[in-house]
Amino acid sequence: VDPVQEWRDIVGGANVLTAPDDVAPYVTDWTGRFVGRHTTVVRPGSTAEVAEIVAACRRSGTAIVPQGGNTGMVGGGVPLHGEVVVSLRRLATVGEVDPVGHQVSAGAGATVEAVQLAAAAVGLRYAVDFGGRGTATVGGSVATNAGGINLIRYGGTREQLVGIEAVLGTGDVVRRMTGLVKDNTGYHLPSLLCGSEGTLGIVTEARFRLVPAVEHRVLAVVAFADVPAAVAAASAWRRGLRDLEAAELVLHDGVSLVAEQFGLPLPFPVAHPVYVLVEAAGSTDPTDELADAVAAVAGVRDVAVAPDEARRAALWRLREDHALAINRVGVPHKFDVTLPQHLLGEFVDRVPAVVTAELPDARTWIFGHVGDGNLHVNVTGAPPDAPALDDAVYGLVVAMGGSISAEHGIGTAKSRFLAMQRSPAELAAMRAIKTALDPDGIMNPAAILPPVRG
Ligand code: FAD
Ligand code: 2HG
Ligand code: ZN
Repeated sequence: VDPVQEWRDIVGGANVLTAPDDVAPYVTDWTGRFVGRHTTVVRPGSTAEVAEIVAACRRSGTAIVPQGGNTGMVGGGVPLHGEVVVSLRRLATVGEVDPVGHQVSAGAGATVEAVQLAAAAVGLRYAVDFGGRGTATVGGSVATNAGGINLIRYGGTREQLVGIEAVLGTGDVVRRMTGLVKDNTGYHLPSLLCGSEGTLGIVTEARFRLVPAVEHRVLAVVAFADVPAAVAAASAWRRGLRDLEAAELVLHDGVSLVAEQFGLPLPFPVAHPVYVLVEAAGSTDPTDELADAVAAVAGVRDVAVAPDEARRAALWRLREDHALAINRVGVPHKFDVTLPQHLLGEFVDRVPAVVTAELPDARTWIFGHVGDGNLHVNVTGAPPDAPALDDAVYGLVVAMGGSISAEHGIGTAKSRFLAMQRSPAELAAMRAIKTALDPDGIMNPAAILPPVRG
């Protein structure tokens, strides 16, 4: 049987895309760095259809790349080797919010923003938030265990996940959507599938806990002379600022790039080297609490407080639109890394020289979730494949005791480096899990685990 015809029989001809123009948006990633091969895109409309597609792919030995919003940053969601793309976007239903249990279920193709809006409509909140919210999906954010700007307070996607439905690489459907918060009944499949980047199965639905919405929110941009002062301040706020929601670091060159690209005002009349966006939110106005916390730290050069919602949104754009602004400079080479808190300053000092030692004309942009020790190093002016650059930057990260992936995952971009980070015993355990849940190796085979040699 022709596999494409089989897929058409399952999802209907209109949901199997083969024309180059129709397929193109599914083939190249958000940054333009990862360009896959022309392929077929299958758009199932139900869990049963997903299961039939996986079963058909098992029979024909066809590799699958699951895809949601295609906002991932590590080349894990595009068909680099001509895999069939299974797009989950049609599974976009957001269920009714449970107002007693404070939970909601959503289909894999619903956007993160749709979940946030459903929660907000009943006075609750979905705690995961990041710049890609309007396009990134429930399935993709679960598959990558997306972090974002409020992880410091509420944890990442895994911490919100209280249930999952997925089609494993075997074709079997696992469903545990009761939303029981305490449920120690053996292996916790939601946690395992979260962060598995489509290598074990396809997430079709997820159930999330919701947190209380906060009525009062205040943002300050605090200027510092250097990164160590900013790190020390963020550390003090983590300890002492009860309503801390976010602590995000940006540098002056990045802020002025975003301001210039999008016509936004700069936070201060004069430039400072480093800024931290610190936001507090609570059921009572946290302005005084935030002002006291800012006054209590050393090295503050200036402070701008958003007086209203419009200014707050404009200040946030200076941070959130970094990725968009950098894309306009050129195709970025992204490093999403974590360092021990006390080494963040040294890392920011050292990394630009490590980059230019490999590529003298390249430019380095650094920003990130400083409260979590997570920095985003973006390099423009590098070719899409720059193995010596990767070696140099990841070498520095590992030498300094950091992690080569904080929140974006391993994808295909970092699989070569996984063994620098995880022990042979850990890799063997991961492989055993992969083989058990995806015996034919059809689920996103190029992502996460490096190919076995020999
Ligand atoms: P895709 O890009 O489509 O896929 C990502 C991975 O998940 C791929 O490996 C894919 O195969 C797999 N996958 C997708 N759907 C499924 C499914 N249903 N079942 C199984 N596997 C699946 N990330 C953060 O962690 N923190 C941030 O602050 C953050 N900010 C961002 C800001 C912007 C502007 C953008 C564009 C992205 C940002 N991201 C951030 C990246 C983040 O990883 C993704 O936005 C999101 O988690 C991926 O969702 P997606 O639906 O686009 O997934
Ligand atoms: C962010 O925090 C995202 O803005 C994107 O995780 C990071 O573009 C990046 O490197
Ligand atoms: Zn981030």
